Amino acid sequence: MYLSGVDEDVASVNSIGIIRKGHYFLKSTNAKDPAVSPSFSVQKVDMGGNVIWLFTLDGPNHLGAEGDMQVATDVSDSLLGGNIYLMANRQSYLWHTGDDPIDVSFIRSEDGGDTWSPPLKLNTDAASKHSYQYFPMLSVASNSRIDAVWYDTRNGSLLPPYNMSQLFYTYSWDGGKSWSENIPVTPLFNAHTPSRIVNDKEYQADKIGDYTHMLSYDHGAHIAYTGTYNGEQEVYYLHVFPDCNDNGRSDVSDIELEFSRDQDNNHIPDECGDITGNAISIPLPWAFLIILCAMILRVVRYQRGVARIVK
Ligand SMILES: [Ca+2]
Ligand SMILES: [Ca+2]
Ligand SMILES: [Ca+2]
Repeated sequence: MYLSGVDEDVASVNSIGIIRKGHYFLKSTNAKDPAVSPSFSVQKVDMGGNVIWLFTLDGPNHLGAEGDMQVATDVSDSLLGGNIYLMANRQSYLWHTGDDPIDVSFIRSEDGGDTWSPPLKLNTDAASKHSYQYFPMLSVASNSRIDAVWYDTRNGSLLPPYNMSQLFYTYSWDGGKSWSENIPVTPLFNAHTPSRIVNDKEYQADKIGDYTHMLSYDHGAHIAYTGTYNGEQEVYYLHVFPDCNDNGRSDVSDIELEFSRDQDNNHIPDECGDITGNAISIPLPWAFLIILCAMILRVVRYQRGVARIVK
């Protein structure tokens, strides 16, 4: 049994929150035995930054975010089976007032939790946007795809208060080594809703529920989350799925139904190429040759057009 969490002891205080003493991974090999009282090994892990309890009124989740650490395991028989994954929100170790307040990051263990990969930041927006990434959700499908979802303020006003949030999604087919581009999957909503009146003064909601949940299956993932689209906090259902060819259908179905080819067996429709959104660089001589061919083709087409007109 694997658990994840944080040490609540206070390490320090800064202008937007309280820094706790760290992210932790716990493991029990006897919890499955009803005859014994379970014991756990406890290990501090590096998520690339500090645990922070946000108390700033300018953040999207006043009095929240500190314990949001997710653990997920690949229980398949594939080559990735047995891998353990952790995702958490964290603030940079060297944070100063005015820096990007909080991001979501990911680490991977391939040896039962003995050792962990270096932390990888999953949100790819510019730090200069000062956006809040919070409420991480992480789960693994039976075909070894990792799904990661979180709340994100990057498309809000980009000015305090950072109250407008939406959910973003990314997925990985190679055990978390590479990830799709960040994909917005809901409209924006106000995380400070509902406001309350105390002594004729209006206050924002203390917090929006931390209790999101995601469950992956082969074709996608089911999510329950809190949104405020009707001016109050309500629970919503969301279905996300990998769709690099943007046809509104899970890429898993595209390949199964042979609408898309997957000759390299990486689960990604071949027409998508690089799903990370990185530009594919073309060596200069080839780029020059392609441009030259395009120019010749245009001249030939033009000449044919002229010839037809003359006739
Ligand atoms: Ca951020
Ligand atoms: Ca698709
Ligand atoms: Ca492919």
